[in-house]
Amino acid sequence: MLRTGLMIAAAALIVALPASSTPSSAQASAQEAGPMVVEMQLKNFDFTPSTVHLRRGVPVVLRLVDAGGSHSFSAPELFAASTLDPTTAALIRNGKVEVREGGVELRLTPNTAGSYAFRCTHFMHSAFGMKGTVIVD
Ligand SMILES: [Cu+2]
Repeated sequence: MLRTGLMIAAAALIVALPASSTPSSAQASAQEAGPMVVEMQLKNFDFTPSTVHLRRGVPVVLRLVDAGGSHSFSAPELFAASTLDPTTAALIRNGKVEVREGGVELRLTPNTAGSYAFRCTHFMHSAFGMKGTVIVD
C-alpha cells in the first residue's frame, strides 16, 4: 500500500515538472526579443525611409526622429487599423501626431494587412513630397 502511494507520487512529480518549466522559459525568450523598432527621420520635406514594412499582429515601436524643423505624422487609416498603446493614443489628435525636436515614439500593433498612406500636414510639406506608405504584411 505504501509502495503504491509512493509510485503515484513519483508519477505525479514527473508529469508536473515539464508542465511547470515550459511556460516560464517561453516568457523569458519573449522578453529578450522585445518589440520591433522602426526609426524614421523627418527632415527636408522627406520621411526617411518613406516606405515602411510592418507585420500584422506584431507590436512595433515607430520612432519618429525630427531631424530639423517642425513636422507631423498623419496616418488616420493606419491608426484606425491598429491597437494603440494608451500613451500613444493620448498623443494622437484627428489621426495625427505632432513631431517636434526630440522626436516621438509610437507604440502600436497593426491588426489588418494593407497599404496605409501617411503624410506631414504642415503647410505645403506633403506637396513638396513629405509623404509615404506603411505596408502591413
Ligand atoms: Cu513636414
